[in-house]
Amino acid sequence: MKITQLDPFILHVPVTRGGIADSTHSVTHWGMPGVVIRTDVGLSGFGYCGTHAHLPSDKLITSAMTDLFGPLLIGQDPRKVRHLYRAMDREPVNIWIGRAGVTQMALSAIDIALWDLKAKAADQPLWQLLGGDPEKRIVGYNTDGGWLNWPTDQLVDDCKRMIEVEGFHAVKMKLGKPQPMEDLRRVEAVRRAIGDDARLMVDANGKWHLADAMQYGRRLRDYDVTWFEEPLWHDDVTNHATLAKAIDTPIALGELLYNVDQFRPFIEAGAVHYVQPDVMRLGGITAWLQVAELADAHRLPLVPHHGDMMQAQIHLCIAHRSCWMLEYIPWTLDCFEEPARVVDGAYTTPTQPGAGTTLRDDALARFNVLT
Ligand code: 0YR
Ligand code: MG
Repeated sequence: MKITQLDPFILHVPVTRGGIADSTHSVTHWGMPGVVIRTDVGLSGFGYCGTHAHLPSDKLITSAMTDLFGPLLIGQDPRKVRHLYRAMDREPVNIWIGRAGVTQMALSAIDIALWDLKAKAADQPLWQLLGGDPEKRIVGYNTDGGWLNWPTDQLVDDCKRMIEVEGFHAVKMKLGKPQPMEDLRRVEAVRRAIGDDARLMVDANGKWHLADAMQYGRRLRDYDVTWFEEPLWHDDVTNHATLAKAIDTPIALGELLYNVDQFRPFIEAGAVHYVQPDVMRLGGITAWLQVAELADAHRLPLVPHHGDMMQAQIHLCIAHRSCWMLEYIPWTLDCFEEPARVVDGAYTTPTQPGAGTTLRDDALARFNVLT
């Protein structure tokens, strides 16, 4: 089997109720810059990353896919994905201008498409190719009601509905109001509404500084918060390590880290308790498995960020022993042939061959903005 062609796309898909916000981002559409990798045997692999639908930067990502990495792939057998990953990662231009940001997200999308092809060629869902157990229960936790721009009554209603009506056992809400006391009042209101048994997580998306995080983060214990996510600036190992020792609530982070070398110091410093890689940012499935092994070697649970909209990562969570929970945000379910599904609080096991990333034809027709 040989790669013959790379066809880029950029989907912009509307989010819930016209727009959501966390402490850093206001988002109206979820962006999926991606690529269809075609082969001479008729199989196609689908890969993409996730953005806040900023078209000029989405185009930089697709151009890195086709112009930087594409020439290394044409004529190659996609089933050699680990070998091809290394060739792309070590490509001199990538070493010089890449290894993070735009180029790493392009590499992630390509790696996902290659694994999709490898699993399709094996006629197996990716979790099976990787040795996973279809009976394994991966808990879905829902973030799509916890937004910072929701007034408190809407936040409370949404979190209650997700638990009581939709069957989730866990929800996450955003922090980052101008006054931390307002955040704590919102956490208290949600905890009161969802009862003691449901898990509640909070996420500051890197907004707080260490002083507030120590003073107010300590009080999250009163609401039995499972983890405090990205409390501090994304790259700050030292302050996260200080915070982790100062408060009782465990720390989660990793959604903005680009490779295993960025995870290692956090893990070694004891600065993270829940490791949160995102397959669409840190170099695809090949690199995700590397981070999963690192976390597992330190006996830390892996709870991936939702950035590929769960499609490939549900396969990886089923396959890897360090995972038991995966974020859930349902914005792009209409786009996929086999969309991720949560029933009674847990994901169903995908059945189609591949990595779960195959797009429906009408998704390309409706949402592609790349001309
Ligand atoms: C909006 N999940 C997150 C949303 C999410 C963001 O930017 O995608 O809040 O990525 O932090 O844990
Ligand atoms: Mg987050």
